[in-house]
Parts: sequence; C-alpha cells; structure tokens
Amino acid sequence: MSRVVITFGTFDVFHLGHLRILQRARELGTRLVVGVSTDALSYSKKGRLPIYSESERMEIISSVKYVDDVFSEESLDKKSEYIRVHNAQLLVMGDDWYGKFDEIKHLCEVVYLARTPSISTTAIIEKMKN
Ligand code: C2G
Repeated sequence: MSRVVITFGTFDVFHLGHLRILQRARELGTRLVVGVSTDALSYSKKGRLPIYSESERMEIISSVKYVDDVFSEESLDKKSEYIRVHNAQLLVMGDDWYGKFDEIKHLCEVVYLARTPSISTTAIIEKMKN
C-alpha cells in the first residue's frame, strides 16, 4: 500500500538532526517528498540568509537515501497546495512546529516528531565563529 510522506525545512548546514527526521519520516511511509525552503522564505523564517544556497541545499537533500523527491517551498502558507500536488497522506514536522499545521488535518495526517536534542544549525554556526 503506497503512503506518501511530506516534510519541509531549510536544512542549512546539514546535520544529524536533519538526517534523523528525514529517516524517521521515511519510515512512516513508502515515499518521502521534501519541500526545501527558498532563500527568501528561509530569510523570512530565520532573519538571516542560509549559509548554503537554495540549490546546494536542494542537491544535498535530494542525495539523502531516505528522500525520494524534493521541491522548492516558497511559502509557509502553501501546505495544502503542496500536499495535493504531491498527493501526500502524511505531513511530518519536528515538534518545534507542534500544532502549527493542525488546520490541514482535513487533508492528511499530521505528525510532530521530537527534535534531536542539542544540535542545531545556529549552534554549529556559533561554534565555528569561536
Ligand atoms: N530538526 C530536528 N532536530 C534538530 C534540528 C532540526 O528534528 N536538532 C528538524 C526540524 O524540527 C524540522 C527539520 O529538522 O522539522 C528542518 O529544520 P529547519 O531546517 O530548521 O527547518 P524549519 O525552519 O523548521 O522549516 O514549512 C515548515 C518550515 O519550512 C520548516
């Protein structure tokens, strides 16, 4: 029985937290599609441009063995459209987004997974600065 899982993120300075949520998301279905945030959307979310460009982040994510397809996420408000276009049955996000996408539960199942503790792009950037 096919089950398409969809998830989203900036995935800047790719790290174990990113890898593990992609792995766990893929284990919940038979196909994983990932919306990689554009530089503009990432800027609006995080107040800074990503270290890795959009095309670099897309190339990295599309080469992860758990990922079956990638596309550009242009807006946080287009989830319904992306879910329909990719025919997704399950949306997976880290629990830092807990409850934020419940309004689309009429379209597909929504699951929030615990983030991998004590690792983040921000912390990696800080560590490199020092
Ligand atoms: N993540 C995680 N553990 C970490 C860090 C991140 O599980 N230690 C998860 C986040 O919860 C998210 C995914 O990895 O589900 C990508 O994280 P970010 O690149 O920070 O993306 P974000 O800004 O949360 O974008 O439409 C939703 C947004 O695009 C999500």
